[in-house]
Amino acid sequence: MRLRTSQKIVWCPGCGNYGILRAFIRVLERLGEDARRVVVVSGVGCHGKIADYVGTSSFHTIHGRVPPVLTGIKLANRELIPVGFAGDGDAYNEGIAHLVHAARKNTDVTLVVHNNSVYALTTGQATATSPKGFRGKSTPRGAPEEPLNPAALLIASGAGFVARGFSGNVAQLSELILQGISHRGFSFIDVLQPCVAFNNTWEVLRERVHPVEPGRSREEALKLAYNPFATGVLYREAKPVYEDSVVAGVPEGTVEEVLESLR
Ligand SMILES: Cc1ncc(C[n+]2csc(CCOP(=O)(O)OP(=O)(O)O)c2C)c(N)n1
Ligand code: SF4
Ligand SMILES: [Mg+2]
Repeated sequence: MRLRTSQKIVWCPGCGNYGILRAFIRVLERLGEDARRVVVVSGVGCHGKIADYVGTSSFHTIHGRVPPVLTGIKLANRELIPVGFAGDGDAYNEGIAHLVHAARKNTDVTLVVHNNSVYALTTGQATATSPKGFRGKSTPRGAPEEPLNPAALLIASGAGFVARGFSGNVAQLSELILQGISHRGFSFIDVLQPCVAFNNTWEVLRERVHPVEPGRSREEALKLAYNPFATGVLYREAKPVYEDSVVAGVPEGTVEEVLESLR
């Protein structure tokens, strides 16, 4: 199986997307024969081109809809390994409702978000993760809103695997994606990705990102998530997956058991 297609890469020289592509190619190499079972789903934006560059089966879906397509693929064929690539505008603005419900559902799929904190393909508008004061096409006087914290949102939404990577650390990122694929359930990896054209964060990220050990509880993981430069697996929890529950049904619980499951 050819892991890279012959498509010419059209990302700007120096774009953080190259590191994400390299990390994923390493993952496919490490999966060996199992790479044949991988289906890539990508959203709309610069990140979405990744589907053209990898040799797996792939589906380039519409803006914001990567999570439901991943879920549908897994429900249709449980032998497949669905891996999604979304942008921050894609996942945290346009498709945020889908993201929250995918975490809550806990289908066995993996989602990698190329988080460059900007709508890059449409040339530099502020997204949900742009810092307050960000100056771009849609916010010439500075973005007035506080940014969203995706890792904290996903931990609170019930995701069983929440990680943060940096596109400048390919070795760590490939490990995080591989661990996400190995985790049974919805696995979420937010990747800090510089966009050299509209939000060049290489310097600050190179200086400040650092690895951390996973939190032992949701509370500990949330504290890690609120450190925007902490990278690694932030939270991991084994939970029943959606596709099993759909097939087998869900046992009825007592009120106490239901409340305990919500803690
Ligand atoms: C439903 C819909 N809304 C808006 C657009 C226009 N659009 C195309 S790409 C894009 C920006 C994508 O930004 P992001 O998801 O952050 O990806 P990036 O380009 O930064 O990788 C937008 C708004 C669209 N194609 N479809
Ligand atoms: S516009 Fe930004 S995200 Fe898009 S290819 Fe260029 S550097 Fe990368
Ligand atoms: Mg973006």
